[in-house]
Amino acid sequence: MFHSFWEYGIVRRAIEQKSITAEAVNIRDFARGRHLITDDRPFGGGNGMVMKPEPVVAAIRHAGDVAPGARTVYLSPQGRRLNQTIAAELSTLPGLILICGRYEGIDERICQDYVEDEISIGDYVLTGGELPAMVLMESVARLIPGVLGGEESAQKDSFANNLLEHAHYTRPAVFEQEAVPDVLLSGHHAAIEKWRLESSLIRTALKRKDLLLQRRFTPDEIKILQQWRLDIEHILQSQSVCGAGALSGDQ
Ligand code: 4FV
Repeated sequence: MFHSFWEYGIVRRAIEQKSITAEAVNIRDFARGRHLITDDRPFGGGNGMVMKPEPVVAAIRHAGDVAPGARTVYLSPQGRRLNQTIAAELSTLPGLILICGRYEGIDERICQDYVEDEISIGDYVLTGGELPAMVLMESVARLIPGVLGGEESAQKDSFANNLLEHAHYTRPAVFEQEAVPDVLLSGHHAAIEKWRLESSLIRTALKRKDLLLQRRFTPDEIKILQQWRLDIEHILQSQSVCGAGALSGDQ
């Protein structure tokens, strides 16, 4: 899985330009016995299997030799939820050892003594930690300086400044009678930036109000929000004047 993932996209570019190195370590290579056992039945009974501590710890130690100073991260639904802030934090580290669990998970003694961070990509259960590891790798790699070309600055991504990204348009200027907003064709950069900020704010207000509630607004953003408030108050006042859907006193 990982080798295919590393042949495409931004992670391939990061590897090719030596911004990162990546290696898959197979836990089964550190298992003992004829059948190279990596999992066993849970103590206390119950369904499913648990990954044995010895092979996983031996693999972590090997990875630590290859990536000195790397942070050992266990991908699990119980971890802190991966977001852009955490990806940015991880992108500043010297390296990451990403433990991909299978079955019911890994023996708790691994978590207690070897895992330094536990990260979830979402509240759902997958079969293995490999896909979460790839999601984490991609979100981190693109934040490493030099990995994205100038055109694709990560700074303007959604969540980069805790706002959703503005709407995007490209040619044709009219598609099925739908025209691109005139301001985007105007070449007036200040107006375009204002339109884009307003687009980000309105989308975040409609789709992710929680992000706005935890945000310290810039003066420009405050101006936009205050204009919205005036516009909405004007609309509400016009209701009482024209009588249509007249507002009762307590609305
Ligand atoms: C998961 C997640 C996840 C749970 C059992 C692997 C699986 C199996 N990892 N975010 N959601 N992991 O579902 O990170 O061990």
